[in-house]
Amino acid sequence: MGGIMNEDIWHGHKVIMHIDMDAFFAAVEQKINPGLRGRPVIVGGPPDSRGVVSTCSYEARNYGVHSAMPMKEAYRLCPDAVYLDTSGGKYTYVSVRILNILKRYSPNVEPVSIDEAFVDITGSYERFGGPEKLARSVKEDIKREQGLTASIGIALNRFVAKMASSSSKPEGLVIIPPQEVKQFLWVQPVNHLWGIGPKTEIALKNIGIYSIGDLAEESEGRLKRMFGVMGPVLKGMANGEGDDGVRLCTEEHEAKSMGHEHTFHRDTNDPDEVTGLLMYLSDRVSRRLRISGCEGRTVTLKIRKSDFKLVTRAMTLNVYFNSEKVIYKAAKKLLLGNKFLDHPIRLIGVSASNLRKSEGMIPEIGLFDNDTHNGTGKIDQLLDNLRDNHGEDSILYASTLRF
Ligand code: TTP
Ligand code: MG
Repeated sequence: MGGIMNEDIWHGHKVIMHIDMDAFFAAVEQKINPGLRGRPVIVGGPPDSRGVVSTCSYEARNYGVHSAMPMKEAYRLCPDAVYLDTSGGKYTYVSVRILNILKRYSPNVEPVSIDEAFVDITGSYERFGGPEKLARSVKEDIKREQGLTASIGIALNRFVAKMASSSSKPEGLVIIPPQEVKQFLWVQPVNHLWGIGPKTEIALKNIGIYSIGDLAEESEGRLKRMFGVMGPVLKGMANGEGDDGVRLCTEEHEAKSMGHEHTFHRDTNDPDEVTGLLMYLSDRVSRRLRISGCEGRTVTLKIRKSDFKLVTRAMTLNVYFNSEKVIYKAAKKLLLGNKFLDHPIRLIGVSASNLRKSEGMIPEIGLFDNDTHNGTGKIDQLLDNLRDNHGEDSILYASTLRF
């Protein structure tokens, strides 16, 4: 072996794969219910609800519907779509299975969001016959085992890989060899560069920078005067420079949180309604923690009042948790302790943060004054088993049935 023909174009570079599922929540719904395939599906709630679109199938995108659009506007654009509530547990369940597929190809997997991850395949692509074959094999596994499609980008660092995967959605596979990074980047509009928001875009356009290529050629001094330390960083990115270190699961857990939220159909401060929703959200968060093998130490309650004011309150416990009951109790303490029931509430969110990888059984006694509850772990285990085998909504707490 050897010789010029076999020279590895990636030599001296990392090989980073970015994977992002296509229309994730909607695709999961279409997979579970084949009657929805090929149809516009909008996930986020009923068409008359006051929430926003979480996501929609590509069929619905043809009508101009997109994530974060108010549901009412989505309905105006696409009244014939199928409208579904989000059902967090189902998506987390699939998400964890996709992460497990990725781990077959490299131990260095960095989950970024529920449907997105970076994988450092530098040390493993040869075993699979090269980056392209590896990526095709990942897509096939996901298709065969989960019935879903993903878009993949491969490049020498994280941000170029991410730009590559988003450049040909859905079902894309875009590989940018190190020698072609500049060609790939420079023809794109400057707002496509990762991290450039609308304000920076306007500032750049004001000085005649429209494409990433324009940015790459701009003088560093001028960019520094305009954007401070970010100026040279932007220029470096326009030339393809970026972070190529993926952060492994354990580091990820320390940084991130897992949460769920829900908008009421009408504002309420009815204690039963509000605590019922709290229980539902706590159940979802705890299930997600357990599926991902995590435990948290901080519970955060987010409340949007009827005047749209957003308030968050957090409580850090002295031990780690992953059970619904512990999260619910903390969330309820935050709710009552801050007198949130004095005024009507529009939206509630519950999240767990300060995360780490689970370390077996977690003691659940003594977290709260006057509280010694046993058996919670067993109930959670039972619920997990039922849901793993019969679906996420096969069993719910009675007080959560209305959500
Ligand atoms: P995305 O990957 O941004 O979107 P997507 O997978 O639905 O579509 P695609 O990647 O093909 O463009 O987000 C992943 C999931 O996160 C999405 O299916 C639903 C959820 N989500 C929200 O709930 N609200 C949002 O505003 C966004 C952007 C996503
Ligand atoms: Mg996606």
